[in-house]
Formats: sequence, structure tokens, C-alpha cells
Amino acid sequence: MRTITMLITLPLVASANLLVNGNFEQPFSVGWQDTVSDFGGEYRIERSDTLGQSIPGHAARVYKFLAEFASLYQTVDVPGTNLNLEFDARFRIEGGSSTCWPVASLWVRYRNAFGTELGNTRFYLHSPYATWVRSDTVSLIEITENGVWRHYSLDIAEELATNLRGVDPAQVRKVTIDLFAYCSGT
Ligand SMILES: [Ca+2]
Repeated sequence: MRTITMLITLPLVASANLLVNGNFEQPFSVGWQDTVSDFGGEYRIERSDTLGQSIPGHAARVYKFLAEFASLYQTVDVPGTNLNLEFDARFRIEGGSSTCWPVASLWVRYRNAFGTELGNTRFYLHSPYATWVRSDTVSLIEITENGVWRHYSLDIAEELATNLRGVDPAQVRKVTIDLFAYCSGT
């Protein structure tokens, strides 16, 4: 029922880094926003030196205990979908039941020029009770190692072509990176 997402995000790369303060070396007020839905338990969104990562410097931590979620996110304008997302992350969850299942996740939300979400990719470490499902607008990338720092990358053009057939790449004008710690119940 505890869900924790931790990461240092490296660039969302086109020809230049698109994320502002994507390495969290500056305070969250530079580039990042947060949203919390708190029906119980507690949450934390914090920035600290190393957090166990092998690369020196600050990382972000998003934590939620019980329902519903804590989210740290940034939306950027993109010149197209020929983009690579690179990041280091440690996903961690504890506990879980059919009525209270945790997920530690990072979402890539694809938006049109007006900001409307067209679909998303979710890297997620989940309780076996989790009910998230794939569709032509939802791609699930399963994380299987609990509490281990790893490097991740995503070729966004390929991801849209392969796993998100319901998202028209030509409509994608904004991308949101969302560190999303979730629990289904209390
Ligand atoms: Ca950093």
C-alpha cells in the first residue's frame, strides 16, 4: 500500500533537451508542478541529494501511502514525435490487496496543441492486484525490479507506431512527464 517513485530524469531529447530542470539540480519551482489527491495516509514530494543513485546530484522522490495519488509533472511543447526519453529511476512498492493496490509509475502523456491528452505510456511497478489495462491509447511498460535504480529509454516515435495506434503522431504537440505514485484504496 506504499508506493514510491524516485528518479533523476535525463533529457527528453530532440535536438536539444526539452525538459526544464530535468535533472532536479534546481528546486521544483523551476519547471515542475505537482498535484495530490489525498484521501488517507500521507504523501511526500521531495528533492534530495543522491537518494541512492549512482550518479552524483539531486533526484526527486514522489511517495504516496494509501489513496489516491501524488504527482510531479512537467509539460513541454515538442517539435514532433522524433524524440527520445532517457531517465534513471527506482520504482518501489510495498504491500497491496484487492482493494488497496499500489503502483509506482512514470507516465508519458501525449497531448495535442490544446493540451488535450491523446494517450499515454506508463512505466509501472505494480501490485498483482492492479487493474490497469492496455488499449490503443494506453501502453503499459512493466517494471519488475522493486527498489532498484535502472536506466530507461523510450523512442517515442516507435512507441506510438507500435503500441499506441489510437494516437495520431501528427496531433502530438505537447508531452507531459509525470512521476505518479498511486494507491487504489484506503
Ligand atoms: Ca540530478
